[in-house]
Amino acid sequence: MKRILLTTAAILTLAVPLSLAADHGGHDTHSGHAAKAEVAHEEVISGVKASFSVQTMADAMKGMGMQIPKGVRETHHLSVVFRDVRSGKVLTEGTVKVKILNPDKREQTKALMGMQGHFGADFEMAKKGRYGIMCKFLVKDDKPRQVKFWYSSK
Ligand SMILES: [Cu+2]
Repeated sequence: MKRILLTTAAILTLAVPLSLAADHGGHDTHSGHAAKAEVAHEEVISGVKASFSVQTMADAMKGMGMQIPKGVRETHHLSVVFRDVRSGKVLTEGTVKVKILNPDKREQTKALMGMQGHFGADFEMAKKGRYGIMCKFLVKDDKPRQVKFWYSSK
């Protein structure tokens, strides 16, 4: 299982530069699959703007001309872009953790990987309903920040 996850992550990471190249010269830091997804939640926390998007893995992979490898339980790709409000710069280094509370009260906790301007990870969100998403991140100074929001999967 662990190996499959790593492979998926590696495929996504490797594939992003291809979609960057297909974009407008790659000047837009919102490029890649994160750009095509709708923003699910956006919030400014002590000078850092966090923009979250959730897309199905099928959509995330389709944008790159790929299919989901067999045996993958994860259904959705969660990505978040952090931006320093004052400078407008995208923050790409740091530690990001997400905990998701599924409608059936199950929890999933993962560290998000840095991928071409955003942090991302795959989660199992197969059921329709409300998902509680909690994100803790350390991307600027030494101050841990936190965001919580509800995401409705239809
Ligand atoms: Cu991603």
